[in-house]
Amino acid sequence: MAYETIIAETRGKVGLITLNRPKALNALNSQVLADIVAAAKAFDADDGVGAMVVTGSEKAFAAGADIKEMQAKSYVEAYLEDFFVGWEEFTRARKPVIAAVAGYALGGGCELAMMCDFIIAADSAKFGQPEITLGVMPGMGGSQRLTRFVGKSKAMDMVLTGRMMDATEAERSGLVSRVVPAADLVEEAMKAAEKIADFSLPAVIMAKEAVNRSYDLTLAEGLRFERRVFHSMFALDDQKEGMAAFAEKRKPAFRNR
Ligand code: CO8
Repeated sequence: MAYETIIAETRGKVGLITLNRPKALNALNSQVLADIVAAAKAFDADDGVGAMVVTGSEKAFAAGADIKEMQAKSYVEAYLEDFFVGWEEFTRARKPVIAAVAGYALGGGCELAMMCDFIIAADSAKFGQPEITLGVMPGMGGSQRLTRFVGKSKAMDMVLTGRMMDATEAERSGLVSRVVPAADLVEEAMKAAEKIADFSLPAVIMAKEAVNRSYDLTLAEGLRFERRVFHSMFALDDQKEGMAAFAEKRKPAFRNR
C-alpha cells in the first residue's frame, strides 16, 4: 500500500517503515501518525511478517512533532482531540519493532524511537527532548519512557536543559541497545529483525509481552506472569520442535504454532 509520508515495504519476513518527509526532517505531523499506525497494523496482521523496522534518513530519524502544525493549537483543541493519543495505537503492535536511528531523534522523534521495542543507533545519532526550548515539555511519552531507559538524573538533565545526547552516551546510558556505523544501520537493523522473524512467532510475542509487563508490575507479580506464560509455551508445537532440534543437533523448523 502507498502512503503519503512513509515508505512501507516488506523485505523477506521483515516489514520496513521509512519516514519520508525529508524537507521537514521527518517531523511527525498528523499524516505521519496515521500512516505509521496504518502500516504497523498492516504488518502486524500480515502472516508473512515476523518483525518490523522503523527508520528515517541519514540526517534525521525524526526532528520531532511538527512544530508548524501544532503551534496555533489552543488548549481546548489539544485537550478535546487528546492530542498525541493516537501514538498509543502504534505501541499496541504485537510483533517486535526495532527503531533504526541515524541523525536527529529529537522530541517526538526520540519518543517514537522509545515506543519501539529496542533502538539500534548509527554513530551519527543524536537524541534529545528539546521541547523546553519551545516553551513546552515532552508530550509523546518522553518524561516517562526516557526516565525508565536512562534513570531520573539523566532524564531530568535531558528534559530540563534540552541538550542532545550522542550515540556513545545513549548506549552507555541504556537508551540504545547497540551502535553501528551509519553506513550499515539499516542492514544491521534488518539482520536483527530477520533473526527475530525466523524464531517462533508465538514465542517471540510472548517474550515481548513479558518484558513489557515488567514496566507495570511489581517484581513478584512480574515473575509470576513470566512463569505462567513460560508454562503455557509447553503447549506450543514450536517448543517441542525447538527442543527436539537442539537434542538432535539440527536447525529447528518453527511453524508458528
Ligand atoms: N517541526 C516542523 N518542521 C521542522 C521540525 C519540526 N520539529 N524540525 C525541522 N523542521 C523543518 C525546518 O523548519 C526546516 O524547514 P524550512 O526549510 O521550510 O525552513 C527544515 O525542517 C530543515 O530544518 P533546519 O533548516 O532547521 O535544519 P538544520 O540542519 O539547520 O537543523 C535541527 C536541524 C537542529 C534538527 C533543527 O531543525 C531543529 O532544531 N528542529 C526542531 C527540533 C525540536 O525542537 N523538536 C521538538 C519538537 S516538539 C515535540 O516533538 C513534542 C512536543 C510536545 C508538545 C506536547 C503537547 C501536548
